[in-house]
Amino acid sequence: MARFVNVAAGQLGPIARAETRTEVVARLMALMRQAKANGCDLIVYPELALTTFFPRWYFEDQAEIDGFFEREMPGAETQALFDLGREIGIGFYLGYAELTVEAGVTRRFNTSILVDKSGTILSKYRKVHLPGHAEHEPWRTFQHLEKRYFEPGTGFGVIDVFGGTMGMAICNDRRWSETYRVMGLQGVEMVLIGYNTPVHNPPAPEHDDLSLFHNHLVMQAGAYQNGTFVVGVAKAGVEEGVDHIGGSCIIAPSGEIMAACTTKGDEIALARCDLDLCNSYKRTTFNFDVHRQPRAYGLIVERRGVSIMADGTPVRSKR
Ligand code: CDV
Repeated sequence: MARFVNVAAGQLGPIARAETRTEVVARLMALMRQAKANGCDLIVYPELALTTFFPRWYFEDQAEIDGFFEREMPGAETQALFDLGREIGIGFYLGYAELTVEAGVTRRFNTSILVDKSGTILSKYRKVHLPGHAEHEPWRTFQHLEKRYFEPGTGFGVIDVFGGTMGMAICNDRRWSETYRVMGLQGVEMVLIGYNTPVHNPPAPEHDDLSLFHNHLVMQAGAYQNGTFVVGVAKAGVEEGVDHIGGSCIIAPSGEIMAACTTKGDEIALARCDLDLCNSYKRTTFNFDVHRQPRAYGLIVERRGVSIMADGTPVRSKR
């Protein structure tokens, strides 16, 4: 029997700093209703979907920073989203800033959760690849202080739900082939990714015109090379003066874009995903058991970057 997941990319337009959680949740609920009216099982929301993208600012007051974080999930303002999902029978994937106290230590993560149709949180993922910088860099037109405000998560799990094997990643994770392959090696069939990507990259403005191209390039490659669907969802548009790419889309295991948003505002894109399409790739070109050569890949986990010797040349691997 074919295994279909009807999925919606639930793209958000900008969220103003003054917008309340309750106002944002109302927008998420409107998208959720549209997705359900179109027969969806699951709606995927962006990274840090409850507030403006606050790492663009340098704050000294920890209390001000913590105002962007959730201490419980669901909390008073997000409960309505869980209730609606349960009432109409649709799952969701949601990104938010998580503040947790573990053994008396306060920890902060860039987190996402996967919630089933009964409103139960099935899985939590904490962003592994935190981009940007940890110190204030006033030369930038805007900051990207994820390395200051969050600690990295520890890995990429997958979970069997919605009739298939689902994986989660967040924004910058999508640029790293390791992200998809670690989940590919666990048989992932649909990778859910939310993102906030400014058009302008202060350290490399020469990339600005390519930001939408790179967005699709990495997700399409990740899908094809691992025989999986990928759902990439933006918080798009001009948010507090910073323009963010849209380009939300649903990608087939062939690497083809099946559906895409066309605006930079609140919008859904829909696709009916036959998870068995993954098999055509997982059993042939990307049959890992038959074709991968892990003995040749040691450097990937032995090293973080290019190691440079005293004479300035890179350390090469032994053949
Ligand atoms: N939120 C992100 O992780 N954004 C990064 C930007 C800074 C490049 C991204 O990879 O899209």
